[in-house]
Amino acid sequence: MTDAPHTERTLILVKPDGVRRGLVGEVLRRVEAKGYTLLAVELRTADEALLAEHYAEHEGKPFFRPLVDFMASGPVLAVVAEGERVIEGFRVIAGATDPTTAAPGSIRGDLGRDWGLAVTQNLVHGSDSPESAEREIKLWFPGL
Ligand code: RTP
Ligand code: MG
Repeated sequence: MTDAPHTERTLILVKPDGVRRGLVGEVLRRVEAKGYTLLAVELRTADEALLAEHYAEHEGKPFFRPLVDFMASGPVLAVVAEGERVIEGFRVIAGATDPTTAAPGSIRGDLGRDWGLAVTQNLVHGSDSPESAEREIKLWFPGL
């Protein structure tokens, strides 16, 4: 049913803190348990050009440089997941940006915290709109 009108794709990243802490399986488990389908999964260390493009909307903000440096600091797991309203659904699974106040039950709320570092390390990324998802999937998985 990949052609159903409400079926969407989203880009999920398990950020370097999530990979370092061995939470890749936990994140994928939650995505699959919710009933979404994994279309692509790849562990890779992203270069600065890709990350600057990925976070282009944040260019000029004080956290931009620390964010890119953090995201380049180790491998990330890039995932494309598919399902009805998966973009919104994964953002709910992920929880609010600040892991200290993210709701319990969410990935960030259950597994994240503030480490007092220069950038918010919050374990995962998820596309925030259909336009972002399309742009980000092209960026990370040009062949998909
Ligand atoms: P993401 O894009 O990673 O899914 O997270 P998000 O939508 O919840 O947050 P967004 O506003 O897009 O910010 C992107 C990432 O930048 C880091 N950040 N740090 N004030 C800060 O220190 C700050 N604000 C944002 C976080 O890693 C956030 O996920
Ligand atoms: Mg965002």
